[in-house]
Amino acid sequence: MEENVYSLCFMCSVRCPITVKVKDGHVDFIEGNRHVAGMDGSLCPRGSAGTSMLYDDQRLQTPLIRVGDRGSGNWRKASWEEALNYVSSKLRETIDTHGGRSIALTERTQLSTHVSKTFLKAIGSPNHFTHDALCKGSINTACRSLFGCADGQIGLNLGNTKHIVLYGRNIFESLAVKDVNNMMKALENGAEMTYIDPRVNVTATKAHRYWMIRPGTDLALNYALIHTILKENLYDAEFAAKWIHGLDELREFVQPYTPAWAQKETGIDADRIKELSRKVSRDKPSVIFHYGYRGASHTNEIHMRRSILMLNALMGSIEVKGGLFFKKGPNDVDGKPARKLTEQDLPKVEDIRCDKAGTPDFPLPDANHGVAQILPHAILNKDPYPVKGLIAYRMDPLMSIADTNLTRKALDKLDLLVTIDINYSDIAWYSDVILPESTYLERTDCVQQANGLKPQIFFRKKAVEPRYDTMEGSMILKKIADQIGIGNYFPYNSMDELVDWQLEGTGFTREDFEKKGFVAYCKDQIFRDRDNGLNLKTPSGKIEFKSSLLEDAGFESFPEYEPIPLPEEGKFRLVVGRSAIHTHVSTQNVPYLNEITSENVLWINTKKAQALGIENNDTVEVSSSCGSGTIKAYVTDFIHPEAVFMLHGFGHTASRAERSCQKGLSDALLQKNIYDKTGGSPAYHDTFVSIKPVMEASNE
Ligand SMILES: Nc1nc2c(c(=O)[nH]1)N[C@H]1C(S)=C(S)[C@@H](COP(=O)(O)OP(=O)(O)OC[C@H]3O[C@@H](n4cnc5c(=O)[nH]c(N)nc54)[C@H](O)[C@@H]3O)O[C@H]1N2
Ligand SMILES: Nc1nc2c(c(=O)[nH]1)N[C@H]1C(S)=C(S)[C@@H](COP(=O)(O)OP(=O)(O)OC[C@H]3O[C@@H](n4cnc5c(=O)[nH]c(N)nc54)[C@H](O)[C@@H]3O)O[C@H]1N2
Ligand code: SF4
Ligand SMILES: [Mo]
Repeated sequence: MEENVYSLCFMCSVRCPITVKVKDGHVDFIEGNRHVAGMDGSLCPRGSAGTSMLYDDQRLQTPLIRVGDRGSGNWRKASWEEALNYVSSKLRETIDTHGGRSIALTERTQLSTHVSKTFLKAIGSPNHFTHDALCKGSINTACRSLFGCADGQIGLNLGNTKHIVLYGRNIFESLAVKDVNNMMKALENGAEMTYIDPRVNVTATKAHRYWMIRPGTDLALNYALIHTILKENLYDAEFAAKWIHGLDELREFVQPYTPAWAQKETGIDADRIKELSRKVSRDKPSVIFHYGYRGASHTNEIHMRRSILMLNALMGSIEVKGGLFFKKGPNDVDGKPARKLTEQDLPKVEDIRCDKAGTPDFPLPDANHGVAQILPHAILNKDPYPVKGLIAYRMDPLMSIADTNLTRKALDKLDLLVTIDINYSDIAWYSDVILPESTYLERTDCVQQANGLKPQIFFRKKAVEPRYDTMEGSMILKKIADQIGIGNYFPYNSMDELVDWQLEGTGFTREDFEKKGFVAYCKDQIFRDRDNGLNLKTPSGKIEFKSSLLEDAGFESFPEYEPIPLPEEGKFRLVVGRSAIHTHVSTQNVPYLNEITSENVLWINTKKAQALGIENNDTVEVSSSCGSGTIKAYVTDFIHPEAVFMLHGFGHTASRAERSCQKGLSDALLQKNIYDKTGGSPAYHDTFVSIKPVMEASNE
């Protein structure tokens, strides 16, 4: 029997709509859902490799309980009943001794996030952590400071843009399929692309203008762009008069930041900075200064991201075709959104978060997401109270939080470490119990309320039966909830029941998704009225360059620029990123993807390599104040001499993931766990490393 199942990819968190071709219970092929605008049947390499992941035997197959020391890799198979009993009784014991607040859960935001948030609230813990701060915490804060809403509520109309400026936003490799297709469409229609990065990557090669910026100095460049735009009246004066609060203060502030000044800091020619200001301005308002992501990289991230958003506002590119827009939800069309378990009448959690997000000590980062990089510090210092149990659910603190040695030390203090994963991830390998989730092709999931220019709902529908003894994450949590006495907040016995509960009141049913895989609340795109109805939720009702969010919390809206230090002699700034072939730390063991890229390499500038006696493909040792390891060198002119670069996500340690174990080097092992104390992002790129060739052992 042949069948097309509409579902959602989960080889990464973008969740592209897919059509899964199933023949006799076997997934034959996966392609982009052709009913969805912007997909055109296409998928990225990882999405296409979904079958390779599904039919790989080196993934989790049953619940496992650790029998040796943590990390020893000694496991015994357990039945679900036994594993869930074990976890539930340990959880109960920990909660009874240390309170609900002693349990934390880390999670890459996903469709079932409302389930795990409900779980934590029901046990009285404020410590739900998403990936958000690790990825782009300061972008979230910057958006709230200017627009009064998080970045998640803002979108980019890439397909209609006339000029896009990207700051290390490697849009063609660190990708989302629709964005790539829309960007290609814009380029075919004559859009211009400016790409700024200390490293030449695929996106750089497609750009009309590429600048190899000195790493860490984008803020200086932006101040000079703003300086020129204001000085030469290149901005949208009408939009600014209506919607910008604090333009005069900004004008005053950027006085000293001339293009000539920025040239010294960034290495970018002053005349070219002026030329870009003029050029972009000619295309306004259909221009985009991309504010994401590569966030998460410096301690001044908040101001860098604010400066990008200010450039958009100066171009008037807000709520217009080819610019930024505020996402529209069902409420904009008198519809009802899908329900979430968190909307129930849950116990009020009184304790502060263990990362102190949302308290006067750490006021600005989004407490809905938390700041996961603080978790190891909180555990180790027992500050503000002891955290004793951790559930790692589709997030790997060992590889995704900088300074693995520090994180491991913190994990050692826990009484309970449980992982819900599909892979032998590093965190699973270090856990007490591993609860295997069914993969996205083997499970029905919670529905996706997708807001945008048109509100829609998407649905991940199980394509095939689970190959192994696995379960859906939302069912795992429900079963634990039942055992620890909070089951009343989980009113379902199967995923179908949960989805039906979510859809109640929306006017849609599960059957409505059979036709195209999604449902839409309306036909046409909605733009707000730029003259009168931007509906900004800031105290002034305007875009706050002068930010009440920052200033009320004791921070300056326009702090003086602090020059970026040069690396000491013989050291390099370590910068990292992704490629089109892998997702963060998840896919390195997937057979097809592993075949293409099985390890990462260290990009180093040719002249610097020569001075150190390093040749292409030599093995080198990389060391920072946190750790060290070896990796192959990739000697190239295409990287700024102050930086070295490696892909994130390699250097795994779980030996049952045979293809990826000990292949390449993990960036998290080297990076310091430091962060932007205002915005919340980690400063991944503020670690300096030294590099030396590894002498091959001689046989003589
Ligand atoms: N294939 C694939 N696609 C993905 C993901 C994935 O894992 N794999 N992950 C998704 C996620 S969660 C995210 S957050 C996005 C990330 O999307 P991007 O932000 O585009 O991602 P990175 O690959 O981290 O790109 C970092 C780039 O910043 C450059 N860079 C380093 N320092 C500086 C600097 O000081 N200034 C400038 N201008 N550039 C600098 C690096 O050289 C690198 O090219 O990708 C998403 N898409
Ligand atoms: N050192 C360093 N740290 C980083 C970054 C970096 O560049 N360098 N990038 C940051 C960014 S941008 C982000 S977004 C975060 C991402 O951080 P993470 O969320 O930790 O990374 P992922 O690789 O997306 O997924 C983590 C885990 O989810 C598991 N997984 C995959 N699919 C499923 C599933 O269907 N169910 C379950 N239960 N588990 C599944 C994977 O096996 C993996 O163990 O990392 C951040 N941390
Ligand atoms: S970008 Fe690729 S891996 Fe991510 S959801 Fe889309 S197809 Fe899947
Ligand atoms: Mo991310």
